[in-house]
Amino acid sequence: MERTFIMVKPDGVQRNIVGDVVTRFEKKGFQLVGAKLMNVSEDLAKEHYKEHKEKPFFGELVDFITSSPVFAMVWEGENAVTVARKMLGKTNPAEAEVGTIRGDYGLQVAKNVVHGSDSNESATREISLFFNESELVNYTKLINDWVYE
Ligand code: DAT
Ligand code: MG
Repeated sequence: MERTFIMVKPDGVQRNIVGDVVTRFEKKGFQLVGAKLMNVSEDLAKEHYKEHKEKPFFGELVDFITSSPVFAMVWEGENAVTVARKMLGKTNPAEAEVGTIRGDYGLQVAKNVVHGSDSNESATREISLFFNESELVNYTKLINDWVYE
């Protein structure tokens, strides 16, 4: 089983999209491992987005993600990273397919509602940036017998 880091960004929290994002991941069959509403510090924002350090939009990105609370989550399941990225849709909501989270809820790239890890390495890094081990919960859901062979 894989784990991925999913975050409803400030625009999604302010626009009351948290519940829908959680519902989509639950209904898909993924299992919630951890979740919290939190403010992102400037240090955390810069570390999380460090791959974009040289991009012209880096400052705007850090300002945005620190501007208002985010809802951070860890979801577990088969191929969680790849499947979650499909559920999010393309980075630019204007290009994202209808039916994806970004395709259904966004119009501009800078306000694209959600973040999702882009690889297993990113997932491991991002989960440990945002969560302590004690905040990640291991438990069995009997419903998984109806999700997996
Ligand atoms: P993703 O979030 O799909 O992994 P990314 O890692 O390329 O996309 O970029 C991180 C975030 O930066 C993205 O969710 C929104 C913002 N962003 C990307 N390209 C941008 C651009 N051209 N102008 C403004 N913000 C941008
Ligand atoms: Mg990315």
